[in-house]
Amino acid sequence: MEPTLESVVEVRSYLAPGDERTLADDVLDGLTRPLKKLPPKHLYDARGSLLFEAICELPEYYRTRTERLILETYADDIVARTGAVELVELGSGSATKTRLLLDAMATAGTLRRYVPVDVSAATVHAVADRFCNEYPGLSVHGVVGDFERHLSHLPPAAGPRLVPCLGGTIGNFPPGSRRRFLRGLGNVLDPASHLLLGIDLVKDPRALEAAYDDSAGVTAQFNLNILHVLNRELGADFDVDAFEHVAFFDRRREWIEMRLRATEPQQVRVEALDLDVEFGAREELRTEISAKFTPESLHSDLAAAGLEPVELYTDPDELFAVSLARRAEPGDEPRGAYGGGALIGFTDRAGHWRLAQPRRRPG
Ligand code: AVJ
Repeated sequence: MEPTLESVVEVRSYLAPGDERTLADDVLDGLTRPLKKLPPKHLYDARGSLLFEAICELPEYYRTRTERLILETYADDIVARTGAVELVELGSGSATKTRLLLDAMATAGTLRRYVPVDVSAATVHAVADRFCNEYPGLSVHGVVGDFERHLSHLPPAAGPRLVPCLGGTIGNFPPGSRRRFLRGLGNVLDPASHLLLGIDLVKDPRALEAAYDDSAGVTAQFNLNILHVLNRELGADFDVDAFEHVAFFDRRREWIEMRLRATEPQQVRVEALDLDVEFGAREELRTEISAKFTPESLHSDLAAAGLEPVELYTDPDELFAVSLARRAEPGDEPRGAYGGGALIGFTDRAGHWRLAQPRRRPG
């Protein structure tokens, strides 16, 4: 008989009752502002999550498949460069991407521990079980909590730690919050640990806008779905047909903005909040921003958060990128940023990091 490798699973919860900002609070804030907006997280009820999965399969929506391709290509390199023994997963990531990284760690013989962090206890237990079965001997330390607020509860690193933040979630944060979030991530990195950040790249505005306004109209349904959520959860009476989907690339801010535009003046009642909301003709409600990056803008954000780039992995068409970064140690010389294996850029004489290949001009 072969000795069986026992997996060790431990799950701790840090959520307190009444801890969460509710949909009701967000809607009350968002719909009483002079420029109406709602946080994008409310797009994802059961139907919204299915619609998002459908978006990921659309021909115009290059992000998901491109990020997967980058990880397939470079997972071994990432593990070799970082020597990671532990993977910290923030939020229920995609099983496919997590598996690519865990597989690479297992193949390199470094894999020891998996640390899933999610607000849902059920999710933490489910991923813990799944990966324990797939990787015999893996130890799992689950954390039930909000990764924007409970990162201080992570267990001490078991060794070089890899913290993926994939899917481009970072893009939903406006610039100041983005840096605050990155700084928070930096705090869970010891000098031996790395952050792995998925970012969408600035490109031809037409390609960007097509990705957020697809010809099959799936993204429009996804966006409008937030009104169904408000109708169901808060007893609102939005006439969903009286709103249209808007998506455009803000060239100055370098982000995609999704909005819902009232096609005619209307009044909406939100029963649960005892709130009446007026929409003027063509008034817009912002539902999401999705930031796009250049190597330079990423570099500035990392630096402002006390991080430094180690490597930038991209696809042949430079549609999407995965950045490997670590904590910048005070007084450190920049440690040969982007040297080594998958070199795709360089630091120019002004100290700006540039892609190695000239960027393809759109059109
Ligand atoms: C899940 C935030 C990465 O910004 O592309 C897809 C969400 N919005 N289509 C993105 C989304 C419209 C997506 N993220």
